[in-house]
Amino acid sequence: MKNIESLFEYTVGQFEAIDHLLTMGVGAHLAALVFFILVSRFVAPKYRVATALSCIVMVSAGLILFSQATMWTDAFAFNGRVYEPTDLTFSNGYRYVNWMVTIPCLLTQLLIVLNIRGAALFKTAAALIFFAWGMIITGYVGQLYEVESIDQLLVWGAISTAFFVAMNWIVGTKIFTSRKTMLGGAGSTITKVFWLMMFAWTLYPIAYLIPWIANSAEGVVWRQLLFTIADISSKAVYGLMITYIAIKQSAASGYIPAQQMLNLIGQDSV
Ligand code: RET
Repeated sequence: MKNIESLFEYTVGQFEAIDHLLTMGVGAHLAALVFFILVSRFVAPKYRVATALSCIVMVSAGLILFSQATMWTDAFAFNGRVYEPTDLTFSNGYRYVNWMVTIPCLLTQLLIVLNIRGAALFKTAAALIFFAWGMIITGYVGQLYEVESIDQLLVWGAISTAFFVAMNWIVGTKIFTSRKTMLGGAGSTITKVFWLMMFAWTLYPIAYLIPWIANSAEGVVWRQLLFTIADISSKAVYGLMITYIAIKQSAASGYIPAQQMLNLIGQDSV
């Protein structure tokens, strides 16, 4: 089952744009990984798992993007005029499988900075992961049909969206009810995290619908651009905000290294 990427020829500019986007994605996640490792000592032990989860996400995303970039260059060959498909087909399907790992990590780190602990943490994480996996598996099946049947793509996409809405409903209620328990003025930052998530996560279903919206080489460039923006914002930028919230709350609960860090960047703890 092919993705539409393997149906077209690409101009040098289109081919290179995609290669550069994927490679930039690798670089962004590796750089963010180093940052998370370095700043984790400013995060109090009770929040440090949130930053550790960002490290896992960075490694996982960095590797998948590296393999996407390699697959892209292997799947097309220059014929002196344009890049045309080779026997090796390019697939976005690997991304979906990777989300089975990264999305549970992203959701769990959110619950940790929301101060949800113990049985509630386990229960909420389990519900979120259930909906996330439902969303990913049905979306994975749908994208297998994108070349042969737009109807199938849309039907599976609709089922997947139902899981997505249920998951977002839990995320939204948890953020807006737990916000009050947050220390050090982190409540306003978590609201920004919510809107970042709504923006970044919605880019993925748009990328999924590209075969329906723009079934062409240009559409493919748009799709990879959407994926790159979504990846960097939903994982690296999101992780930075989560770690910032973790440091703020660490400082407010008396963790000295966190207070020193905030003083250094001129954000004294309250
Ligand atoms: C699919 C299928 C079509 C319908 C919907 C989808 C949602 C995908 C999302 C993916 C998020 C991925 C993240 C990855 C981080 O590593 C599966 C494309 C709604 C929301 C955050």
